[in-house]
Amino acid sequence: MSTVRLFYALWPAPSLAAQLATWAELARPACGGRTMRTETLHLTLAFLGPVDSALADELAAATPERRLAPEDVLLDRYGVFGRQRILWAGPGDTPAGLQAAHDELWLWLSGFGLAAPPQPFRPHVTLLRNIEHASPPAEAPASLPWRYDRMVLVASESLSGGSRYRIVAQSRPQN
Ligand code: 2AM
Repeated sequence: MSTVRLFYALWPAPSLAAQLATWAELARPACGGRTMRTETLHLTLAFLGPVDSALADELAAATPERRLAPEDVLLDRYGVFGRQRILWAGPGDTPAGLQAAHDELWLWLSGFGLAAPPQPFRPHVTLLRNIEHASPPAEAPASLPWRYDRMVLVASESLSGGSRYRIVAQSRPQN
C-alpha cells in the first residue's frame, strides 16, 4: 500500500515569508540551528501523517470545496519547542477564528476516518530546526498581521537534505 505524508497549512504570501525569514536570521546567532528555506515557511493547521494514496487523492479532490472564513492571526512572538529543538514565530494567543478553522477542519477530516491528535493546537511557523540553545530574543522584531483566506493541502516528501513540500490542493476563498 503506498502512502503520502500530508498536512493542511496556511501559506504566507512571499512578502510575509520574507519578513519571517529575517526573524529567523535575527534569532539564529543566539539559538543556532538550521534556517528553513523562505519558500517553505508555513503554519500547520492539521498534520495528517502518512495516508493511503487513494485517500490522499480523495482529499485533494474535496479540498477545493472547503471554505475558510477570512481572518487575521497576529504573529507577535518567538517560541521554542525544546523537545523538537524548534524555534518558531506565532501568536501569543490563538485567535478564536484560527482555532475554529482548526476544529472545523478536523471535524471534516473525521468523516474520512482521520482523528485529531490529543494535543492542543499550538499555531506556529517553524523558523529554525535543530537549535542548540533555547534562547530566542525576548522580543519579536514586530507584530506581523497575517490575513488568510485559504488553506493548502501539502504533500511532504523526505529527501536526504530535508523535506520537499508540494501543494496538491487549496481551499476556495469565501465569496
Ligand atoms: P513543525 O514545523 O512544528 O515540525 C510538515 O512536517 C509540517 O507538519 C510541519 O509544520 C510540522 O510541524 C508538522 N508536523 C510534523 N509532524 C507533526 C506531528 N507529529 N504533529 C503535528 N504536526 C506535525
